[in-house]
Amino acid sequence: MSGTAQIGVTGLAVMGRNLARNFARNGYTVAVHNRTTAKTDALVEEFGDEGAFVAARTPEEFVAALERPRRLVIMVKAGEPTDAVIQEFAPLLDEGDVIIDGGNAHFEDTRRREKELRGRGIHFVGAGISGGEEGALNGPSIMPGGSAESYASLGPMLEKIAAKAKDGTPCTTHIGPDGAGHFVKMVHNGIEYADMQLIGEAYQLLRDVAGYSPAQIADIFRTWNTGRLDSYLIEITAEVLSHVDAATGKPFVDVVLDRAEQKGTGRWTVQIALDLGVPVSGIAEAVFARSVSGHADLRDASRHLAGPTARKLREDEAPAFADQVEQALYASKIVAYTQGFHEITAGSEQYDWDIDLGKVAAIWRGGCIIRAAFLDRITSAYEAQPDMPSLLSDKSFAEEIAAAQDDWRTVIATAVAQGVPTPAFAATLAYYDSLRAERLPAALTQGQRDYFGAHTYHRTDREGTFHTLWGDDKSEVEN
Ligand code: NBP
Repeated sequence: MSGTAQIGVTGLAVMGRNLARNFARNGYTVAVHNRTTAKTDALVEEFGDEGAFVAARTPEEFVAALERPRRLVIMVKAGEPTDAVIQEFAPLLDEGDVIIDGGNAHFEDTRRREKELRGRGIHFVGAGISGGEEGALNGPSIMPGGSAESYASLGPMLEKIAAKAKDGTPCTTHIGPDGAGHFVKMVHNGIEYADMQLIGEAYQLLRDVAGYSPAQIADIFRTWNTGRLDSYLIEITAEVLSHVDAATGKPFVDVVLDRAEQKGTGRWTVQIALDLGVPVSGIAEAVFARSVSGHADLRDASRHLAGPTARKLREDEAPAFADQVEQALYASKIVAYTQGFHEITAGSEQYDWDIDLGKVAAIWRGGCIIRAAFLDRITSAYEAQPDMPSLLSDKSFAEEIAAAQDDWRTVIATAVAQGVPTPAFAATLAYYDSLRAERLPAALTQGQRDYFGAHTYHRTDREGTFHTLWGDDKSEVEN
């Protein structure tokens, strides 16, 4: 017998509960289920008037409540809980049913689960969902992977509940087969790390070098948010910086411990980039910066390590420096996104996903944490040249960086002189300069490798593989 619910959500913590409400508010009948039934009851009691919910107390009741083919969203803790829930529900499903994992799964887990369930005739959609609690309720950015067939059945529903970009386009699209959606969500989070770190470095420079207070910096960020840096993260940064702690009357940022947490996805972005051979130095520095912040033992060195004695800026020099920091932030941001998109390109090639980068940029324009006006530009750039090797190949971005680069360099040089750590600013500039360089010291590296390990090298002037007999007369042999 078939039920009446068009979709079901199991796992009703903050994300699942809000996602279920979002489906219901959009007119869908939603079956809801949670391991601990109290959460199911609470949802229906508190929000039952928002739409049509069918509360299920057991997996059997839940499955029976769904119309066929069944669409069942899992919103539980990533990792083993997701496997446990799949194993619990899969035997109750039929061929053609669709399981959607909306958690933050590792894309390799998604590939494994998709393959296993495909063998049982069940579609498995690994859907990255960004936007946090608020996005889940009012419209997240959704990055679904899986079969085209499953997207045909699920896509219209996702498009309805997803955020809408300013031009009205839903912030979801079929990303590609199996793990493609979770891979793109992973890189989204890696870029988010870089974005946040760059904003943090800009804040620290405005505070320590320009001498502005958190409230003044909040105003600077508000101004930036009316220009090309217009984004959710800049907007909330201004809010956080202007917040005053009620208990002490001090700026909130001054009473919060400066140790940042990290979940898996930022770290995964870097680990996978290493596996794929993609330089994501800006993202990596952002992950490392959080890691450094958490090492209270190492940071004890602040008591005895000497700093520079460079002159601080005068008050009348601060506004011009703030303008330069805006240029640096924008240039570094372009590079961080360039690196993230490169990783998606590499993943797409490695796993044969055929990901449309323009569409990825388009669905990040609303709902997600990195939503920004700037993503419109990336969308247009990839639409115009889908096979661009790098975002920096786009003429308009290259021109903007060219215009920003003197200030970018000045800001980083000032940070170095003043002893303010700016790892992500510096790494992104170094990446830019590496791409620009006519010759890199990699030729010397090749010589060293050939010297100590006979690793051979290629020449600039002839085809072939060569080795120098370093110990003897240093004659060259062709291998
Ligand atoms: P949590 O990640 O805190 O997970 C709690 C849910 O998992 C509860 O419903 C819990 O059931 C259920 N669960 C666990 Br734990 N083990 C289970 C098991 N063995 N069998 C059945 N259910 C089990 O919830 P969340 O913060 O809402 O996040 C859900 C997913 O969405 C996660 O994968 C998360 O990474 C992802 N995500 C979260 C955010 C965010 O901003 N929070 C954003 C984007 C994505 P119980 O009530 O019975 O304990």
